[in-house]
Amino acid sequence: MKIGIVCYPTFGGSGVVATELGKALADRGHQVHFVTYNQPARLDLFSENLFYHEVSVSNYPLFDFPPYELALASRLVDVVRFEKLDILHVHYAIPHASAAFMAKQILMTYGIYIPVVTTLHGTDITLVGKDRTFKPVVTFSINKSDGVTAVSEHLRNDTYNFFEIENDIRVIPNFIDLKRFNLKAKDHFKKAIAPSGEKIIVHTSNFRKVKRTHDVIRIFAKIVEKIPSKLLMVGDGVERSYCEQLARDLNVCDEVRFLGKQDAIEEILSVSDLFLMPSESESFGLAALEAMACKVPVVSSNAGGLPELNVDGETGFLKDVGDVAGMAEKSIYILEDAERLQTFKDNALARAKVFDLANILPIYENYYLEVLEKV
Ligand code: GMT
Repeated sequence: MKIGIVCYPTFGGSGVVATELGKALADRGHQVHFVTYNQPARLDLFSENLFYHEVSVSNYPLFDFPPYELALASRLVDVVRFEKLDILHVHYAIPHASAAFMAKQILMTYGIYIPVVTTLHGTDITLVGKDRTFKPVVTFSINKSDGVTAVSEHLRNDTYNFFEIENDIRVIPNFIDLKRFNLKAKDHFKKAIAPSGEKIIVHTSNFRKVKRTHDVIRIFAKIVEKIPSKLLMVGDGVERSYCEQLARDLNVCDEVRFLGKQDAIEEILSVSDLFLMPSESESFGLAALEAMACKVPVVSSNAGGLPELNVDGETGFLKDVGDVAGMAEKSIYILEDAERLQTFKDNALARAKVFDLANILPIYENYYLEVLEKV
């Protein structure tokens, strides 16, 4: 197939899933065309089947808000026509699904019908979608897509609850490439961070409010009272400076390292003993899956789709959003006993294998074929 992929080219979960999916499809012999405003962060390799088409928006003084959606729609028309694409797969509803709809209408004037698959990732529904400003457009563009997928049952249900959806929504969970995400021998790195054999706790995110990164610091401050440990905070975003201040206020700043954005996440996860994800809302929790693939148990909130990934009492624990004491208690329970920690680590990897790319990729391929057959 010739597949067009539209996504945010950033480190965010939806962009990562879209890029990894495109790379895997290209590996399977499909021709994959990314249409975005920047080279996707993880599109870092050469393949004869991978193409990147930049969307550039002219910034005339007249435009207070450069019309990205129109530029994207025009670029999609161009790429579909000249590369003869079979299908468009857009990740994140706003504004990708509506831009794809516009492109589809324009392409019909050239006698071309391009089927559009929209994948919902979470914040497009739970945060942005609920903002009434966008509701009519999101509802319309989901209903006008030829196929719609959501990354968890929970997100599927939320979408049906918040919007008047007539289309079927297929749940296709996120996936992990176990060839990249696996336990790497990084003992020298571990020794440098935890020279006295302290336990290493990790959090990775974009430090947005929804991630409750301040809870990570508070949970850690309680853990470190009982268990000698270090905290690695990976990523960057609006909450970072507040977290740095909080680490100082709670007197744990010597034990906390803020590493900023990192490419080789799997190397950091490989030296870690526990992953913390206290999010307010999380449609799936890709970062937790990446940790589990590297044998790291997860203590998380029970928000959104997290219970579909993290199995309470087996791969980690789930607690109510904001239950800092509960999350700290469960973290200590996992870390205090070496044999117990090993069992949780083994269980985390076993669970991650369910989401192996090799299992999920054929589901997407079959879904494309199903959509193509319908039109
Ligand atoms: O979590 C974020 O802030 C990034 C966001 C995105 O839209 O890129 O992630 C969402 O999509 C990921 C991939 O499907 C999911 O794993 C995340 O759980 C989801 N984030 C939220 O629902 C808050």
